[in-house]
Amino acid sequence: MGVVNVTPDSFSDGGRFLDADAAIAHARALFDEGADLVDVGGESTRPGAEGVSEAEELVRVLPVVTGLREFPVSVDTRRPNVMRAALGAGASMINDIEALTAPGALAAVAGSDCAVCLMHKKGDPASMQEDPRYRDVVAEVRDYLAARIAACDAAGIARNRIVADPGFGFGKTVEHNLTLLKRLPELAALGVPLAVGWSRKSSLGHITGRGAGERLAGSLAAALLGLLGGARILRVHDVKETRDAVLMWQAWSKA
Ligand code: 9MG
Repeated sequence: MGVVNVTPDSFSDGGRFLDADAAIAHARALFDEGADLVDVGGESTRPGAEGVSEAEELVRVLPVVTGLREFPVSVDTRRPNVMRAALGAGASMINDIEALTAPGALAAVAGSDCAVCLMHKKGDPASMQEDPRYRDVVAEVRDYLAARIAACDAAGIARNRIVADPGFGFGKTVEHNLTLLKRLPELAALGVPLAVGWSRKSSLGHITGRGAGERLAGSLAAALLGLLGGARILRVHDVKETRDAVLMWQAWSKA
C-alpha cells in the first residue's frame, strides 16, 4: 500500500502532492513501482497535527480518487461523509485510524462492498504522543481491534472485508511500537489480515538517529520484521524498495 498524502504539512513529502494532478501522477508512479493499492489521505495524522475541515478534506481527496478510478484506491479518513463520497468516486477501501468509531461510520461503509482497515489509536493526533501508557500494550490493542471487528460483524460488514492494524506511532512510545512489532503474531488471533505502517516514522528516527529523509533502511527493516510477524499489507512511502524486500521475503519463505 503506497502512501499518497494530499496535505500541505505531510511529514514525509512536505506537501509536494497537494495539487491533485501531482498526487495522481505520484500514485500512478507508485503503481508502476509495484504497489497493489495506494492510500490517499487529505488530513494529516502525524503527532501534533491540527485537524482539517470536512469541506477541505473532500476538496483534497475527491479529485485524486476520481482521477485514479481504474486503480485500487484506499482512502484514509475518519469522517463518514468523506467515506461515502470516496466510495461513490470509486475507492475500494476505507482506512480509518479511528476504526469506524465516528457516529455513522459503520453505516457509511456497510452498504458498499469496500474493504476496511481498522486501526488502533490511543488519544488524538494533537496530543497522543504526550505520555501514552498501557498495562499490556499488545493485549490492549488486540482487545480493542477484536471489539471493532465485532462491531463490524454487528453492522453487517463481512469478515473478508476487514483488515486490522495496530497503529504504530499512534499513542505509542518507541518501546510500545517495538513490543507490538515483536509480538505481532499474537494479533493473528484476530482472524483477519494484518496491516502495518512503520514507513519513515519517528520511532525509526529514535532508534537509528536518522532524520525523516534518511529512514529508508530502517523502514525496510521494519517492513521485513512486520512480514515475518504475519503482516500482509505494508503501508509505505518507498514502494519500489519495499517491493524488493517483499520479493526477497517471498523467495526466502518458499526456499
Ligand atoms: C493514515 N496512517 C498513518 N499511519 C498509518 C498506519 O500505520 N496504519 C494505517 N492503517 N493508517 C495509517
